[in-house]
Amino acid sequence: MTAHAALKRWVQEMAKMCHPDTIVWIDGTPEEKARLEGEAIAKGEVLRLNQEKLPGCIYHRTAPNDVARTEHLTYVCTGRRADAGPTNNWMSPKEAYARAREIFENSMVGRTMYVIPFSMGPVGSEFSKIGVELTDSIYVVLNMRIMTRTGTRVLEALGRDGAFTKCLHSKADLNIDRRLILHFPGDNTIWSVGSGYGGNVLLGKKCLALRIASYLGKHEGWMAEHMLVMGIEDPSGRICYIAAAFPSACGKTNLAMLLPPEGLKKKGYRIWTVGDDIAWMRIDTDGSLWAVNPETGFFGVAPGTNSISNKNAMETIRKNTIFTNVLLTMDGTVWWEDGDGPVPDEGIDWQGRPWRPGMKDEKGEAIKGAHANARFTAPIAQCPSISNRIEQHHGVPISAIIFGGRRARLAPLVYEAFNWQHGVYVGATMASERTAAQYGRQGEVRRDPMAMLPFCGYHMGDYFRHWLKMGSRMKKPPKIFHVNWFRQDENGSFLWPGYRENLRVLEWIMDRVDGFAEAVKTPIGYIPAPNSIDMTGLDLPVSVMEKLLSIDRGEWLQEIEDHKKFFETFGSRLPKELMDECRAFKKRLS
Ligand code: GTP
Ligand code: SPV
Ligand code: MN
Repeated sequence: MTAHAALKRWVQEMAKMCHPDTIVWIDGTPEEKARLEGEAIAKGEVLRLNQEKLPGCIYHRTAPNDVARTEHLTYVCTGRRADAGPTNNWMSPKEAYARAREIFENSMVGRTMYVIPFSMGPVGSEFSKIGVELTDSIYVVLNMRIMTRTGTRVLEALGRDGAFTKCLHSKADLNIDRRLILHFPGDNTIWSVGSGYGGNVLLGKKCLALRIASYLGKHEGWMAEHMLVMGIEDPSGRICYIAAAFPSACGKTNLAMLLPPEGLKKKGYRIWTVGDDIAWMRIDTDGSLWAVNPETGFFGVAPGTNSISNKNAMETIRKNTIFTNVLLTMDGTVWWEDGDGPVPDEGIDWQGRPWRPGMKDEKGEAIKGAHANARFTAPIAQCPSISNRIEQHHGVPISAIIFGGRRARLAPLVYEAFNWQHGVYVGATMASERTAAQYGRQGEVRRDPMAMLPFCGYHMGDYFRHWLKMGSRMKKPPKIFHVNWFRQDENGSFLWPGYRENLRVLEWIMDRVDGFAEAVKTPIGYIPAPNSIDMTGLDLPVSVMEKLLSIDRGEWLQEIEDHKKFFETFGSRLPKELMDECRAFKKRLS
């Protein structure tokens, strides 16, 4: 156990409220994994998959009403409503604790409460944060063991009186009307109840490493961002690191472990994966921005992942992986839409019902074997492209920051911001179509600043100010870019092939960082000059490339009006610099 008196006291207090039958402290050993899996299988919480084909892999289904983050049930509980800002749901801490307490009360009767000490970032690093999650879900424990550094060594790092985030989770009765995901930045506390789905319950991830950490970062002078981090090794052997913020299910995992396309292979690029979802960044003694990935695993979208779209992910998930809400095949393996191999003749779908290809629902729509937000949880250490700097407490130096969203129209394939302040404007006005990673109307375009709309743990206006301030503190701030892999033609087909081919855009970005790729200055920023993107081996008509890079002034003028309206919601807490950017942009367009 631990010599940390406050930790022990808190565990006792929470146990008094939730009333578990037993309390088990997670030590992080391999023996523990075997034991927990055995228990979970015996209870029917998970299934063991075919161990010959998928060694160390297990299968889990969440409740059908619990398959994505529930943003409308997610709250930032600050003393004053104004401090949560207009983009967060708010509840007073008093009301939030009281409402949740009612649901937590006796929620663990007949269950075990697991105590998971975990570290976000290398154990013992000055820049890491420690959390302790109490949960009644073995599935959560097994996931946390992959996604974070857990166990005794974390308790040792915590010592007798170290600071930690208090994370409490109970599935309770999985009732969506009794589901709450509550953040108390002032108390360094997270309470989540009534869910068993990933981002709602793996409290180290979105809750701690983004919502609480963004708040801490603001106060301590660093940044917690919804970003992948990757290294691109050029033919000379130099590695340039970039961080990219795309909203949920918009391509971070895919980009983070990209393989060069055939046509560019002979150039000899190599990609090194640092992280696929979260970046913690700070200014180091050299005045540059350095990033670490606080996680140790991937919680990736399964559908669409196959050996052509993402070979490295397929290699990563061949063993020791948890599959959630995918199709279970008759031989104990897994499958999902647009996955590898032939479509199985039959299986059990994500809701546990018999499934055959071609089955239709009452509306005549195809019944999917896997939920669109089905996920795999796999150790980053199994990724063939893993960077050797994962355990480096300094992390990696960032040369470029990329923003991107899913926009069928408007945003070109790539453009570069004029400078940091303009880049912050580009990030702040990002928008994207809603995906299956969150509840709500799919496809609807919404503003998603820096891909942080659901994850910023404080007032978004203050967050923009923090970004501006970070830029002014850096000796050489990263260049900022915007990409859009999802522009469509009149028939709704993607204009850009995406996936591996995205390296062509990254190459242009790196060359811009080095100052030699040619660009054209436009009102929105710098776009690639004709022929400045290497298209060797990619048969894309010039006219399509022109469409991909085209800028419609009329549409952008309309867009600016929307930017302004969005900015106005932040009132006096919007940095004046962003309205200035808005005005300057309008002037450039007219
Ligand atoms: P979260 O884990 O929810 O944060 O998502 P993510 O940003 O890591 O997204 P991911 O890489 O898992 O991709 C989500 C979906 O986008 C998958 O269905 C991919 O197949 C698809 N996708 C990824 N990259 C591209 C691309 O370049 N072009 C197109 N058209 N689709 C892509
Ligand atoms: C996301 O939705 O951005 C994810 C998955 O990465 S979850 O952990 O569920 O939030
Ligand atoms: Mn994410």
